[in-house]
Amino acid sequence: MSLPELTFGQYQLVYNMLSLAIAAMIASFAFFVMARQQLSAKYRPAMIMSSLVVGIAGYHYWRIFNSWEAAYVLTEAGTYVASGEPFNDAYRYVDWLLTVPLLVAELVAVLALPAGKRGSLMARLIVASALMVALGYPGEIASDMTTRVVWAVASTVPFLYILFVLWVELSKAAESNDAHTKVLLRNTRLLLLATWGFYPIAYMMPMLGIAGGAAMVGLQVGYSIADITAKCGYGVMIYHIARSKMAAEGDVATAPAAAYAPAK
Ligand SMILES: *C/C=C(C)/C=C/C=C(C)/C=C/C1=C(C)CCCC1(C)C
Repeated sequence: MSLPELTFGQYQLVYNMLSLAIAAMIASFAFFVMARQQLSAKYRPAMIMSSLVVGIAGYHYWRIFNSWEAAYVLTEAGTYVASGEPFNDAYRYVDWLLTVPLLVAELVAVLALPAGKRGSLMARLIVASALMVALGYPGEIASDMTTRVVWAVASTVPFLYILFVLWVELSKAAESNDAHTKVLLRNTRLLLLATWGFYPIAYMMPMLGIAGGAAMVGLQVGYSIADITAKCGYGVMIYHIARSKMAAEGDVATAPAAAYAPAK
């Protein structure tokens, strides 16, 4: 795919968004690593997965950022044109292939379902996530619209399946929890719909008649915002769900100082 010429502002917008995403991932990584200490053993795996997600994404954003810098050169007229080096967007899909299954596993982990149920639920969701990402990629790199649409439709099947299953599980979990946790679980349901729903919309931008530089910038900015919300924001939600469940379970190891108390 050839890179469209960009105005100074367009190039800088993507540059700054990628930089913001790196900062958000690093900060979230630090937060999740420290927050893990404040959770009881059964909720820790969820926080470990959150740390892995933002660690992996932070690394990929750094690679995308470098690739973006190398792919463009500033002209004397003040616009940016392709340098001849490719812009490697495959990093995103490699990232999703690893982080999306972890994100669904993270949610299943915090629900702390009975072991038998958890295993099969995780397996189904992980397979569906990998399928969704793998089927989306051929369309992402295609320049003709028909190919883009065909793969998008294929990818949407596992996408809807994941959303449906998570929606049902979160609703069930909401019913069996205390009032405070119930609100958090319901909000997580909405956060999932809103953030995950953003990816196919960003992907469709080139099909909606938005062309050239604008489509490219829209896609990069859209994916970056969606990633920050779906990985960092979502991880913080998971942390609050765990804390709320601990409080309801009468777990008193909730004060930060407890993390430094001698192990029992
Ligand atoms: C951290 C990254 C996340 C949560 C990525 C999520 C990605 C999606 C929900 C992507 C979905 C897509 C479709 C449903 C159809 C078009 C192709 C995709 C891959 C953009």
